[in-house]
Amino acid sequence: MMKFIFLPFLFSFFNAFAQNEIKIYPSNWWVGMKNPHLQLMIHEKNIGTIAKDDIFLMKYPGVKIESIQKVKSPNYLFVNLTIQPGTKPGKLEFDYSFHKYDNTIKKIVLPLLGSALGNGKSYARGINSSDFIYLLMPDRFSNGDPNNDHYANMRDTVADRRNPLARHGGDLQGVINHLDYIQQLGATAIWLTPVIENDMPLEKESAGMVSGYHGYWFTDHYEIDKRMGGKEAYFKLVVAAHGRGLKIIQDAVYNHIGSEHWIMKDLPDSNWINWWPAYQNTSHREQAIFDIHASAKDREIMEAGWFVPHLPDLNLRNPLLATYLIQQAIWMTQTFQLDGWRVDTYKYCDPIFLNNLNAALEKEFPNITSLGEATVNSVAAGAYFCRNNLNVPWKSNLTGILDFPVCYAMLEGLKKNYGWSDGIMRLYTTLAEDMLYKDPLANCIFLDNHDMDRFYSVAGENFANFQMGIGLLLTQRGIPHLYYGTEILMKNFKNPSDAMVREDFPGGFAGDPKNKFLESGRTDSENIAFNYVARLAGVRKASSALTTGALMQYIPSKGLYVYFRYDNKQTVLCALNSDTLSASIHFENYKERTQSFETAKDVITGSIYSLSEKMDIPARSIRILELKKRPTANKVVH
Ligand SMILES: [Ca+2]
Ligand SMILES: [Ca+2]
Repeated sequence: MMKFIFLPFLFSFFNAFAQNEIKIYPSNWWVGMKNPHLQLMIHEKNIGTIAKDDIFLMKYPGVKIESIQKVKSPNYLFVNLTIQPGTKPGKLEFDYSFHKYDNTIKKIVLPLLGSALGNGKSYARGINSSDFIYLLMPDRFSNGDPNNDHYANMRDTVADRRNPLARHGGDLQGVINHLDYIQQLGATAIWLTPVIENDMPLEKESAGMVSGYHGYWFTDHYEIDKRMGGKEAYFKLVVAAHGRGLKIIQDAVYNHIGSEHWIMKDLPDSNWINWWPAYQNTSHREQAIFDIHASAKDREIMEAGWFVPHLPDLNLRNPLLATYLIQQAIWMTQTFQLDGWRVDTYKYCDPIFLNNLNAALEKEFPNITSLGEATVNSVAAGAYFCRNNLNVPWKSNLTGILDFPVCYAMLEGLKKNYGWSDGIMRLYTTLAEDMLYKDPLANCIFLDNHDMDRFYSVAGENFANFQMGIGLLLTQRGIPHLYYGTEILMKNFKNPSDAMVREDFPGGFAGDPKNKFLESGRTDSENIAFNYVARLAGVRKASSALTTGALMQYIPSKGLYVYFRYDNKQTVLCALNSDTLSASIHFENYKERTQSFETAKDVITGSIYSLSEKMDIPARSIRILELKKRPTANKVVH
């Protein structure tokens, strides 16, 4: 079944490529970067065989070649440059010749662009707890350009909506076409599953022959997949989103690449990949990374084992590879004016590489943030992978994680009956461990994603459960993200495969019988769901307490969980009754947060209640109340 061997490649002068094509990575750079160093990776047949003096930079004030590095493959040259502060934009020209073969002078040109304005203001703003992220998978969201659905010169030539495992033709123009919808829902940021080129054939997975429609099988880090619309469509999307105040989050994968990545055809050195004598899967056991009792063997398998046979695991300890990837992240951020990153398979990557990546991004873009996908079950494990208060030898500098422990706890709170450590108590106890995070508000919370059963199905297709879940999502601490379709009650379990939770958004594709992007295309219950999300997202957006305020939670009593979000401007009380019996709250029981207030306004219905009376919290419901002082007519303002 294996299509390639797991032994180091043998290099030869003849293994390379049909054409004598020159590739330079990065393909351009900028003046005025904080880091004056730039490492060019030049790929051309035999370029690595030239003598040091055979490559030189045409005189360019402020720019100097510090050194050149050769690797095992003769077809690469790494050129280390410094670009001094004050250097002017222009074109760097390198002349070189293969004196060994002939005396022809050849030329490489590297555009050096002026530094972009608006870093941290109009782009690279970072994602914070004031944001509400909409996660979508472009192939499954909307097909805005039927002309780019498939290409005869790519390895997977099919777009077929009848096949859940095939590409469906959705693209970035489809996202652009529905920015109105995303804004109506109240989202402030869009996280797209990866848009990088995935020129992979169909691969055999347990579900069958699967395409790279999800985007996680990179084949060229510097290309946007042309089935997404390529670089032009990506830039157009960013401009359109920014024009509306929406931020864009790019999804990165550093752990692995697709086996058809161009670099696999001619690796600079076999040590760019974590090879094993025989195929070795990762254990997925992140404990081996932080466990003080772990064996080196287990750690190596976790970190250097492969995800699946068609995704070679990158050796991120290789400094040339690390620089290549870090510069790519900076190049992407600057070129496409991204606002933040989501980093896939975070726990499987070399931790030193990750810290260097985060530090390099932050150096150039001080406001940028990244969310690491650390699929873990415990708060300690989650904290280990981001900025934390743990006394451990390796300290992560990641701004925040995708908070799986809180996700699992929210779902358990809705599904399971209250017990000493079960049901809603699990959410309380999970949040009680926030002391381990440097900044719990920087974590991203969610009810489902593209790798999980859809929330509405998990909620038993029960609208009360849906409301409680959305209520928690939009009032608890952190950065909420919603998975596309949750707002219109899209459902399914990952059975028989995860393609079931990645179905096409109804109305996003030509010929769809219903257009659920429009109120008129949605059923009554779908409109109620959509409007509930939109209403609460609107309340949240305008609320300092719900976005950036502190959290105070009271120990749940039976199934009743009461918590406050508050700051010196606003106090919001949330009461979630997960029990099957009605409960009531007496506001004086929460005096330390309620004593300076007289009334409570239900943020959904607008009804006003007096704090001097008890309030019923019906079974299986959440109430979100903004506390108000009585109008003070005689108060003298100085
Ligand atoms: Ca298309
Ligand atoms: Ca790995």
